[in-house]
Amino acid sequence: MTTAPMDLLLLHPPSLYDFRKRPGIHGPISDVVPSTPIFEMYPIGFASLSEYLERHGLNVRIINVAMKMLKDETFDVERLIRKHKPVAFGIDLHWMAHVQGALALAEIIKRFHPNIPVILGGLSATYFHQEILRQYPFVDFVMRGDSTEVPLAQLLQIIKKGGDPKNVPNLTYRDSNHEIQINPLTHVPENLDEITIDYSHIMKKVVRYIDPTGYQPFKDWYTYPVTAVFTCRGCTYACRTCGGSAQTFRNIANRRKPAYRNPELLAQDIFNVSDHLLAPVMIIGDIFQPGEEYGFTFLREMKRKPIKNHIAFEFFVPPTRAQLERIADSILNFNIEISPESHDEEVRKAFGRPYNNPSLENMLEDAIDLGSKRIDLFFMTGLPKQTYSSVLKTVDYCHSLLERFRSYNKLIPFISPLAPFLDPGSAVFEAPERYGYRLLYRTVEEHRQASLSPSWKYILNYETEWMTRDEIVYSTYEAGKRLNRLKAQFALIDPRTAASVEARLEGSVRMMKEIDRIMAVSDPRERERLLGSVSSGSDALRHYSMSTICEKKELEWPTRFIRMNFLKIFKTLLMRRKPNVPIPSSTGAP
Ligand code: B12
Ligand code: SF4
Repeated sequence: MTTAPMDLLLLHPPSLYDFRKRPGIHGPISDVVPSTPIFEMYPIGFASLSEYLERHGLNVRIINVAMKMLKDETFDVERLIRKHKPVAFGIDLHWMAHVQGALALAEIIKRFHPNIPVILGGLSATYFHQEILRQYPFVDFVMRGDSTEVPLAQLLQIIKKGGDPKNVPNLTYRDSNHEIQINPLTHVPENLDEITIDYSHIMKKVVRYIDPTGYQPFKDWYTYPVTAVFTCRGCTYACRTCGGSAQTFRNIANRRKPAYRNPELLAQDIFNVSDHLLAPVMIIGDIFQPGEEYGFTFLREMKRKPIKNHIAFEFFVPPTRAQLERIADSILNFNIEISPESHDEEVRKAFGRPYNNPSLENMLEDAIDLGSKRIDLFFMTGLPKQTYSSVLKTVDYCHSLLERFRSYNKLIPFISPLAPFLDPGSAVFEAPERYGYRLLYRTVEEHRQASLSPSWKYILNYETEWMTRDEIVYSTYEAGKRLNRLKAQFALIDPRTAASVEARLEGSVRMMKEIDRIMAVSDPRERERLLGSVSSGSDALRHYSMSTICEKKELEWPTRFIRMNFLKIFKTLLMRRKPNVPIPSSTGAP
């Protein structure tokens, strides 16, 4: 492995640093995303940061520490950190779920390298920037905002050459008097045309560092190399529990409107992926969010070069038939995902999704009629106005949909909990009582401590007027069990898969109850002893936290048997690097 001098080493932490040792039931918190509950997927922004910084002459490496720990029980994180001496370390605290792991890595870095700066970034770090610098001396900088490519390049130059970071936008730091300084958050680009999620850049880095695991986005990626392209940063919607809503982005990232990627560049991003990978491509962000014209321009561009990759569209509201027709006319293999959250229109409205069941069902009918290869429906537990019985009625609703569209056989419903945390900065997090929520942890430290709890019930940072934490947890398992049976009944999964999910689910519920019993033991030492005897960290992860309400494979969109174009990948790897571009000193204004 090469140890060439490095300007920035970006590390992605596991959610819980000690997950291999500490027994704990993380729960079905990641069953409907590609990651395990360790949330090993690094922010897609690592890819754009790396590409941008390298294009501007800085040397960057990404190491997915979470992935390395997951893959190798004996992987020594301290050794890894000790041997690298970059100009600066960067750690993402994008998802709050990583709070314990991110701070643990920062602490280790400072122990071995007291003079190397540690930079945190991401949405959660942005929200908690002041508290992080006040509480944790092992963090030197927090780079705020949703677009940090430019200010991070400027900061790295200052760290390298010496100087005062007072003019670096979006930065919070301690000055030489140990006072916290908060620079204005003024770097808020209006579009995403200058940044790139370039998978060939990542491929080259994998080869340069001979490190496939360090760059691997999630556990099964090499067998299922799904990729994502981004339409935007920010959102126009106001879903109440979402830490990525219009309101949250305005409050924490100074973003008044979303930044969109030019639709033609978006199509080009997909072509670039499809040149190398034959697996599905997910388009993040509803293509009709910026207006119909944006979506149609993108589709026109896609039509010019038909590709066979399955393309997955996510919709925030059901698209019209005319919009679906344009998709069907432009994309050979299209798939759809939409999140009605609940069958109950009142719950859905309270959550912030502005559509009713007839419009959802009309969309399903149209999409099926127009040849959508697959449609995923996502429901959630822990919503405003949602009771235990309402959660179960959502499964009844799924039953009625599966019955109605039985012959289609590719309508796949999922249900999962709003967990582990209610998003910091979301409307509900800011004013819980107003929305019928009770927030149990508010500070970074409270969340960090909660992450060490023995089961996800104790990690959850909220309960609602309509459900206690117990009810949120056990309604999720009950709904998961019923939905799993329904999927078997409608032949969406085979009987063996259904049986293994149900067995894991039953085992998890038993273990959750056992932990509840232990938590009621009043002597803390005895409690710790009993918890220690429950099961080992890795066993608990494997048996009680993964695929316990649905099987991970159920998430996979159709793909071809051969998923990579090895010849093209090889050619790309041989391509020469482009000359460096100077780092701009002026910044975009909001
Ligand atoms: C796409 C998406 C996903 C994708 C992941 C794509 C990816 N790899 O990044 C999927 C579907 C897999 C996903 C999963 C999850 N997500 Co999500 N996701 C989103 C969504 C819709 C868009 C994200 C986005 O726009 N990113 C673009 C920008 C903002 O981020 P970025 O480019 O990656 O990074 C930039 C900055 O954040 C910053 N940055 C990030 N890291 C670092 C590090 C350093 C050192 C620096 C300097 C800067 C920096 O600079 C980057 C480049 O400029 C948002 C909602 C929204 N509207 O934002 C939710 C959102 C981010 N997700 C959220 C959550 C809760 C999750 C899950 C925990 C849900 C769950 N229980 O399963 C998981 C975690 C998965 C994991 N890590 O393994 C919350 C986070 C709230 C919070 N503060 O904790 C959000 C805000 C809303 C939501 N509820 O969905 N998600
Ligand atoms: S959950 Fe709602 S507010 Fe959040 S990103 Fe999706 S559509 Fe936007």
